[in-house]
Amino acid sequence: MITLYTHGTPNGVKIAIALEEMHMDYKVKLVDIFAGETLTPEFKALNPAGKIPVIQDSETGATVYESNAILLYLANKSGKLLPPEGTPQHDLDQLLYLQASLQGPMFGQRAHFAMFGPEHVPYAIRRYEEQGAIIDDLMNGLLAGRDYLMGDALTIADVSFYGWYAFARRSDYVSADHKNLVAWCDRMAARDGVIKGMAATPTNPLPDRRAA
Ligand SMILES: N[C@@H](CCC(=O)N[C@@H](CS)C(=O)NCC(=O)O)C(=O)O
Repeated sequence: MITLYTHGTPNGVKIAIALEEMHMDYKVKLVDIFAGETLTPEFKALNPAGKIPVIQDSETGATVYESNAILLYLANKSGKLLPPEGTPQHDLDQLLYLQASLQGPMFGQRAHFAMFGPEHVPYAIRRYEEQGAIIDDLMNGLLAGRDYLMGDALTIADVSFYGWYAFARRSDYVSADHKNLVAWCDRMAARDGVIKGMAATPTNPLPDRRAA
């Protein structure tokens, strides 16, 4: 049994979606990041960085943090949501690194400055909205002529990028001009595992976006 410590946030929803898509048994322990519950000594014993998501696997005794490390752990354990046999490992790794080092931080700062920051800083809002648009262009290109990032079937790369896109769409960030990206978002949102995973990790209403 997998215990998932999470909250209804972009990184938090990824793991519930993956567990649903992999048909794995799990239970959710909600950790309220806005109430500082990630910063307690008990939580930092699970993840010294004080961030959700984290999983514990009662079968192996493993505790794993960092959402993409968790996705890889679950995919390797279940044999599901991996690219087709024969795909070089680096094809998957590069997408997971791109998500963790580019999309996550840029979308995260965009949301922070445009919705959550205590000060209105137009330059920061503009900067991260521009960065977000560059990533949308990149995704639109990667998805040309394919249903999912690695071909015809869903992989953990899609799940990883979709966590942030689920929220970006709610804030109206994804332009209709990015047709491949919009179609992929719709395809993802309609999946049973995505619907169930999102429902397992309820989200707070998002504040309105500030003008750049
Ligand atoms: N690189 C990490 C990022 C995790 C992360 O930033 N989690 C956020 C929620 S999406 C969090 O726990 N924030 C609470 C805090 O910073 O106190 C991952 O992919 O798991």
